Amino acid sequence: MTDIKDLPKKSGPSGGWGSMKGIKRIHAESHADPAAFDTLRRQNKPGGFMCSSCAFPKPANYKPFEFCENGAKATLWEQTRDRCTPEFWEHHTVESLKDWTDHELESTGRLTAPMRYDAATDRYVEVTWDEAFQGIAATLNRLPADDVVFYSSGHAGLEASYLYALLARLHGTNNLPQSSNMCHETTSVGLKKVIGSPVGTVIWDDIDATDCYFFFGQNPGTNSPRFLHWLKELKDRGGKIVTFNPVREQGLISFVNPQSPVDMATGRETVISDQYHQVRAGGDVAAILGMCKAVIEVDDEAARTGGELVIDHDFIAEHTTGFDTFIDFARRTHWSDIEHHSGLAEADLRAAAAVYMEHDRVIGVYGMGLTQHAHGALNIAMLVNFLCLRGNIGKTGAGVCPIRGHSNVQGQRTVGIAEKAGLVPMDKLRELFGFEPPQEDGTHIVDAVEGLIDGRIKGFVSLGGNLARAVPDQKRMEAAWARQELTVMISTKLNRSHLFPGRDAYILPCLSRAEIDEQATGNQVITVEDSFSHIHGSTGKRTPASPKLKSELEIVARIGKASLPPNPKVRWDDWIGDYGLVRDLIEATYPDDFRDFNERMFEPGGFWRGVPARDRIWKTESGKAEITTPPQLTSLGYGEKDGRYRLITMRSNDQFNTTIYGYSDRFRGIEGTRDVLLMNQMDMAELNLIKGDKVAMVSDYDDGEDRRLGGLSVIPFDLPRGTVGSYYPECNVLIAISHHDELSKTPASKSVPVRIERDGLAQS
Ligand SMILES: Nc1nc2c(c(=O)[nH]1)N[C@H]1C(S)=C(S)[C@@H](COP(=O)(O)OP(=O)(O)OC[C@H]3O[C@@H](n4cnc5c(=O)[nH]c(N)nc54)[C@H](O)[C@@H]3O)O[C@H]1N2
Ligand SMILES: Nc1nc2c(c(=O)[nH]1)N[C@H]1C(S)=C(S)[C@@H](COP(=O)(O)OP(=O)(O)OC[C@H]3O[C@@H](n4cnc5c(=O)[nH]c(N)nc54)[C@H](O)[C@@H]3O)O[C@H]1N2
Ligand SMILES: [Mo]
Repeated sequence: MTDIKDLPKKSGPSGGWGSMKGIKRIHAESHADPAAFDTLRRQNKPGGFMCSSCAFPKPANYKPFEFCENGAKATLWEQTRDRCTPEFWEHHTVESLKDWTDHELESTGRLTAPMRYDAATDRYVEVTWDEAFQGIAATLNRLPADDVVFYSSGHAGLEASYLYALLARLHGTNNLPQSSNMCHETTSVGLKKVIGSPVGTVIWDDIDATDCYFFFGQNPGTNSPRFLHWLKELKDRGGKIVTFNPVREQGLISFVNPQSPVDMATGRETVISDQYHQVRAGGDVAAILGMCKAVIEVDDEAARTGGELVIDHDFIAEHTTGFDTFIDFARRTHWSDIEHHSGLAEADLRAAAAVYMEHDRVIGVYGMGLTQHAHGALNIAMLVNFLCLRGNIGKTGAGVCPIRGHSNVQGQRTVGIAEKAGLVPMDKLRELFGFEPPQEDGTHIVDAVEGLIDGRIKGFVSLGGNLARAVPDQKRMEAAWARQELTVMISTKLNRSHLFPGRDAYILPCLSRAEIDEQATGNQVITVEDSFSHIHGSTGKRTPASPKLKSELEIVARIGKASLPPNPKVRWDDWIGDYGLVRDLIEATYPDDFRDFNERMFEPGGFWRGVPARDRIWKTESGKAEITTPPQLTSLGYGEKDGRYRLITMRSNDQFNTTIYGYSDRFRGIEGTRDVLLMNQMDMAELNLIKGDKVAMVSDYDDGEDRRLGGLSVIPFDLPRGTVGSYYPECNVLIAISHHDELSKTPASKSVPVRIERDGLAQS
């Protein structure tokens, strides 16, 4: 049992022996067989399989072990020898499993057979695949098309995803929300608005050529550890890294390269961030504005004295709009306001701006720390302003670099998983498949949850994911989820969303990416797109966890075949037999992105589908990159108030989203528990709290709903005052579904307004 009094423990550098131990521990705890290590050796290499964990790009010049601690954990976790078989349900009712933790649910092992919920006994019971598909078809066809949602989490490959989107549209709906609606939707909408690209502009050439990174709210040590090798390479060649993050994340502080025997033996650490600015949660708008103001002041001074200008005025004139209004605003904004809203000192922001001005090739990296706010799109627009000042978009070594989440989250959007009808070439679909595609926009995840809560949505098909656990307003969501007519979960492992079955409910177990996918024409290849818009083929070589598993593509196609009238142009069986035919369809639908798809899919490093903004072609309304004058100095959707804290919902190093591998967040020194509230020591003193006190967080979002999470132990932590931290998904009970980014509806999971009370006793 962990003694809270010992937390946080001292944490070591990222990488190093700690990461090796982490991999070894998961290997033991997941009961993966020794051959699973062979699988790891083939991970992320041409001819091998592409890690099913994160979307960090896979290089052409790969390293002996092209995986990281968390990629290894994800693979080993999938390759467990434990099985959640039909017999499991002889010992457990669904109700009894609701007390299990997420970790316990997934630890039951890989799902092995298709199951259907039996309300009489409150258990799932095995059915044949035919029974499952017929049952799903019957219920699906009873429901109006727009009452059903086809959700996907970003795991499934491009082929299955393309068919999944087609399946929904053949049923007559664009209800195709995706996990990115909770994640980088802010990028898809916000970045698109300002530079005309829904994805980042950076590719490997830029990573190799850059001399400086600015990191905003992205945590590579935990969430994209392979990135650390390139950060180290930058440091080795004398480049600089500046970080903005309320939390001092170990991966952005120091790194020991586990691929280097010398570094491992000597423990030689590379310092990652040259400057680390602990901005307040939601304070990036002010922080970036402060840096821009400092740059503008230097430029103004140079203009006055005949010195060297630091702003790239040629770029600004040729490629941007809105510059004059913005610099005028920056000049007029007082440093005191910038300091207040960012929580950072003028001198520190000037120092950061100085690094920016000293380098010619700067990349702006960002993650959930910018996207998950009520004005997340404004954060992104501010970062684009900052980069534009010195022409840092569309030149080698520079650019904007959102780091995506799931391994194929970006690619699924590319091949048509989109609720916005305008993003999909419907005319092509009409021509290829001889049907009238729906033209109305479908539901975003926020609309879907609201629809579930008010009863409009009556059926959910989930291609991966654990939506009931991943979304805000989780308590209301669970109740609503179970009121549905139909729930179909295509999954690898048991999770909480399975415990709220609809009236007709199925769990359909699928192959994992490392497994052999044998079809009529042999073992099938699938493809994924990484964060740098490169497409890679992936081949599984392991024996499937159960002979009854089916591939995601086959499951999708068989649902289609069972539920839709025959159509000579819709050849489900042929597509199941040869995924290459589906790639041909993808190429026919998106010829510019997927030219010679089948021939190019194994190009080392993947083939690049191109991003116009990288060539300074701006597909925005104005035809230019748009410089935005911020209407406010924070990304918050609420004001400041006594007793109101901003909660950051965090990921530990021992989880992948709702999959909890264990209870060791070693980079933050939090071991043995996730029920913690991390808090600034002075904030604790103000509330008369000492380490280990039990508290509850109560939502301070003014919509009349009661939201509360108790049983948390307070731990003093190095955080800015007023910013507190606690783990996702546990905190999802505290987030209102209506509290989201204005433009893209991405839930504001990084600035949740909360009050803190002693558990059971309101704080005065
Ligand atoms: N091991 C592991 N890897 C993962 C995942 C996982 O759960 N586990 N999830 C995958 C997915 S789906 C995604 S989307 C990515 C997520 O990867 P990231 O984008 O790194 O997401 P988070 O860890 O949620 O938050 C990132 C950082 O934002 C900081 N932050 C919070 N609020 C603010 C703010 O207001 N301003 C600034 N500047 N920073 C802030 C937090 O302290 C944190 O360090 O990772 C992917 N990879
Ligand atoms: N408070 C708060 N909430 C958040 C976030 C946050 O930072 N804070 N982050 C948000 C983000 S960035 C995201 S992306 C979402 C994630 O939301 P989801 O994508 O819905 O959730 P995951 O936890 O990734 O899904 C895990 C489940 O996927 C299934 N699975 C795993 N691998 C496969 C596979 O290969 N195929 C199939 N078919 N199934 C598979 C397993 O059954 C597993 O239980 O959560 C969001 N929610
Ligand atoms: Mo994500």
